[in-house]
Amino acid sequence: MDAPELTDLIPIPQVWERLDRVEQRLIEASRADDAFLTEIAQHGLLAGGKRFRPLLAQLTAEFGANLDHRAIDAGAAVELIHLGSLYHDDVIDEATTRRGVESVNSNWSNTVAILAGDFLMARASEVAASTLGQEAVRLLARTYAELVEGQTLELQLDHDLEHGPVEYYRVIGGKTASLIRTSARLGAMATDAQPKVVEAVSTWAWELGMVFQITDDALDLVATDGYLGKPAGSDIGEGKFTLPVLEALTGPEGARVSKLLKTPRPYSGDVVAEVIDLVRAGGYVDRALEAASARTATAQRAVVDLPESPAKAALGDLGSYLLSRVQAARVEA
Ligand code: GRG
Repeated sequence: MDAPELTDLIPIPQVWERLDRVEQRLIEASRADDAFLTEIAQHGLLAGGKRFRPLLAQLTAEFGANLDHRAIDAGAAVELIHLGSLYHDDVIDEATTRRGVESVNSNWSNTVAILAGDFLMARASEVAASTLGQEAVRLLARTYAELVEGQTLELQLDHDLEHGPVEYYRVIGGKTASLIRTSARLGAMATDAQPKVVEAVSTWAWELGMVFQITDDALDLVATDGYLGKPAGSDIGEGKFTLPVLEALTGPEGARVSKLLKTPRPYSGDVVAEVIDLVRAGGYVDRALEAASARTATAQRAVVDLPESPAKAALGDLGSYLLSRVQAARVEA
């Protein structure tokens, strides 16, 4: 079963046209006086990425009455924050690749990646301050803080076998759902959507952001190495115990999973493979996907009162799209 294409789920030509304009704005905003800094700042941009956050901003921009360049700036600002955080994340994780190419920290150095990440963050604030206004700048600053809070909590929970879903949800809320919510909120704000609409799309996007990360984490446990572009179970290897693993720790196979995860690090391939087998066989990936599915229903309820439109229909389809990505990539499929 193939996941549907996003272009089919959002058959709204002006959304895609604006996304092209966001691309130009990103190139413009990531330019520095210094050619070296420009090269580094644009390295991750030119490498690709799904542009999911600016796409959400263009989609929710459809709900306001005044569609102008501010929607483009909203999309550019959230992608700049996202990319800056990816640069920093790759330093923290000592990653060697990002978006299919060598990561900035690996190709140049940690120092360069931190500086360029800071530069991208600063440009996001500049873009927002120049056209979107004080509320947008405050929202982005708060989101930036939430990203750092989520990431810091995740660091503290590395290899921790005592925490459970509550802490997991706090981590993914901070590191993923917060910026996805802000992307949708900023898109609607940038076109002067009604406050009730801004709130509705924000709630929808929060739930969608949680689904985004839950499904991403599930993929690490069920997708083929080819699909992932890295070995399955790499989260376990890094000591990041995601929802299915945390649930398995409290189930009948908990003692065995715990024993495996207490073995000396780095874990052997056999240890990771057995944990994955236990988690899959215990039905914990399916349970996580059920939790994600319940969240897509909550997201839907948040926007039920919005007037019918192609944009509203697309909001309805995006949750199912995220879930279908996992089904399409499952090894067992
Ligand atoms: C200084 C703002 C700041 C942050 C430092 C490093 C950090 C704190 C936060 C990391 C946040 C982070 C990397 C969260 C993961 C979010 C995530 C789901 C990334 C992958 O997003 P995709 O799949 O990637 O949309 P592409 O490449 O397609 O854009």
